[in-house]
Amino acid sequence: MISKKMQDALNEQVNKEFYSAYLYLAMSAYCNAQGLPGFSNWMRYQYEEEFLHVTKMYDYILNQGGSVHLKQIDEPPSEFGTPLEVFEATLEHEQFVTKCINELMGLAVDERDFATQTFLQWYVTEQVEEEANVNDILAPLRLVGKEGGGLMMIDQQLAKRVSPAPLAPAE
Ligand code: OFO
Repeated sequence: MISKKMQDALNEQVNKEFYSAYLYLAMSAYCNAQGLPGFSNWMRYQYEEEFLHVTKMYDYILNQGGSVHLKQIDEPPSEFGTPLEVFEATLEHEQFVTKCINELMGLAVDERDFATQTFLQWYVTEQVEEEANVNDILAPLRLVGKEGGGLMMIDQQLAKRVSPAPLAPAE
């Protein structure tokens, strides 16, 4: 079982993961409208990935006998600037999510909630990967700036991203 305080904190994080999905879907639509199908594709799969983060946490709350409370999701922006600015905003958002996950882990440690610490370790590792993936895209984007040929090459690379493997419901 989990404490009421931990249940509420996990429900808050479910809402943030939904917002992440919403944000990346908005970015996908924006990139599509900018004539960048590869960028749009990458963001579309990032959106799917966020739903996996939602589902995994939702299952954990239920499996621990907690109550799921789905809250209103904030509206994301619809304009994001240049492709470089899109990914800078992505990195900033992922760094924010990392901070939130670390705070959740801190709560689990304070409560000596070992099951939730083990559960959250997956998210700690996932955030390292998410930030690294975004940094790997930002590096060439900073090099090419607004140069058309270079941007098109990055767009072609991002078009290769495929759907994340679905998560099985937690046992
Ligand atoms: Fe992008 O990691 Fe969840 O929010």
